Amino acid sequence: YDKKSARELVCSLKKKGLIKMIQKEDEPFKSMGLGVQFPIEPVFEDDKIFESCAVVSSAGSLRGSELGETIDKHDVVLRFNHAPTHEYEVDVGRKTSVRIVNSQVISKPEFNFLESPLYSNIKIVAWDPSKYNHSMEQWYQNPDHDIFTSYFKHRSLKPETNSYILNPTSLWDLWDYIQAHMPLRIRRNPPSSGFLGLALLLPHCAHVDMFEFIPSFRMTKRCHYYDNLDDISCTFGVWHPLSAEKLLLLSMNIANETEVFRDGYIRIPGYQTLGC
Ligand code: NCC
Repeated sequence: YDKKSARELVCSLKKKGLIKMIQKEDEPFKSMGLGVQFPIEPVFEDDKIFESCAVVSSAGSLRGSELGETIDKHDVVLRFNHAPTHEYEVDVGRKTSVRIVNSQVISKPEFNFLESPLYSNIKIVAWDPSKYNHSMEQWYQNPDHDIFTSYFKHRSLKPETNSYILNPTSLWDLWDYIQAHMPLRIRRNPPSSGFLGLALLLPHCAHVDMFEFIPSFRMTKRCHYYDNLDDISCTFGVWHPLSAEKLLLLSMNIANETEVFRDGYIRIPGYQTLGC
């Protein structure tokens, strides 16, 4: 372990973590005739760079933040799971370009993945935890939650919505990266959707603003801005290495202390901006 500058940290993430989606030629999907179901277009065109991107965490501390307008000024807005905008526009904005959705949300009936308008007409990146060093076939046989049934249904019901499944190797590439830059040992569980969101955007954004990923002075025990559950582990992590992710991203931040702790966002320069 050696301490690195913000630039070195971002650029070494680039070396490790170009996020991959499952492609039509990937096994076991190809042999099963399922490969054709995956979208052909990449999530973002390779050479496309947006000026500004926002990652909106689902943190309880967004409630009352009035960050909605600031968030909506970004060219790309990424959100997580079933986090709503309706009725929370003042605090979280109304624009959504991409949603990262975990396999619980895809598979559990209460989230209504196939019907809910939250999962239409945007880009969807779905993911499910695999085991470290497992092949794609091993994972396909034994996913954490059944991501596949609803995903393929969604593809046929809503072909115009580009939904992708994250290649689970990318999860562990990111985990390796986090562990390599932490002085302490972290648990072998995949990074949170929040970290995936950043890694997805860094190749395509001049900078990425992450809202309430590092808790501002509004920090609260409330888990999510959209419900009233109190659970501080949502902010600090219990299964995901969330505190390690947060410390690492705070080391990459170029926003000043007022922006981070009063306004509630960190800013991370994209790969192209840094010339990595
Ligand atoms: O809660 P979740 O996360 O959907 O939040 C999305 C991302 O926002 C950041 N976050 C959230 C709350 C908070 N107080 N502070 C934060 O920083 C995190 O980066 C988080 O990743 C997930 O990552 O997919 C997760 O999903 C939930 C849950 O499955 C979905 O919300 C659907 O109900 C997980 N919770 C449980 O399994 C109980 C959570 O561990 C991870």
